[in-house]
Amino acid sequence: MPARFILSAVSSEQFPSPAEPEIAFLGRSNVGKSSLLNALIGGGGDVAKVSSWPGRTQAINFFQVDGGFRFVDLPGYGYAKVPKAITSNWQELIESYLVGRDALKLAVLLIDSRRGWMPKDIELREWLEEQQQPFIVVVTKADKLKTQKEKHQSQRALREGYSGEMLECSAVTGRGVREIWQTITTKSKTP
Ligand SMILES: Nc1nc2c(ncn2[C@@H]2O[C@H](COP(=O)(O)OP(=O)(O)OP(=O)(O)O)[C@@H](O)[C@H]2O)c(=O)[nH]1
Ligand SMILES: [Mg+2]
Repeated sequence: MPARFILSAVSSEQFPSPAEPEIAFLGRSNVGKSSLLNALIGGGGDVAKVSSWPGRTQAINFFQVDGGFRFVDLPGYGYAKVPKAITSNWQELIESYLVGRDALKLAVLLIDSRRGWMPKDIELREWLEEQQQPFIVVVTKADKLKTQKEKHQSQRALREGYSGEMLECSAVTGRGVREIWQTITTKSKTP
């Protein structure tokens, strides 16, 4: 699915005028949002910038995806080295998008398979539920779990945090990418 970068917004006035259903990628810094977005877009190139250090994506980036979608790459949360003032700006920015954006059809909440549910992830998930914002949960970096023991431990911890559906993926091996596309297509087309 080819895609092109639309724009990068640091305030809500800069959001592009809504034209197509939007899928937003949410999660901690470094969880793999931009990487998953690139994997879904495919084609081998990196349309979204992948961080070599956490906290890299500091604005909301909009992408036009063929097939009538827009992908929205949100800045990650939970990176302690970022000054408080910046964190609160991000929060405001993310909230202004999540609350006010009618075009937003589906939020994709990413959880790192090795970290499991962290307090901020749970907070965000509960908030999405409260807002009645449709979302799916995607567990990232599945390729990093090498042994059966690691896989089981990860699954058990994830289950303790959430009993709903969780899709596993790896941006490195491409695992799960097709299923995530199917889910996105189904869930974002329902009104
Ligand atoms: N092994 C492995 N590494 C991954 C995977 N996905 C992402 N990474 C690595 O994790 C780091 C962070 O990935 P990003 O996609 O930039 O993460 P992000 O959530 O967009 O981070 P921020 O923009 O800082 O919020 C990069 O070094 C990626 O190469 C994966 O599925 N497997
Ligand atoms: Mg990013």
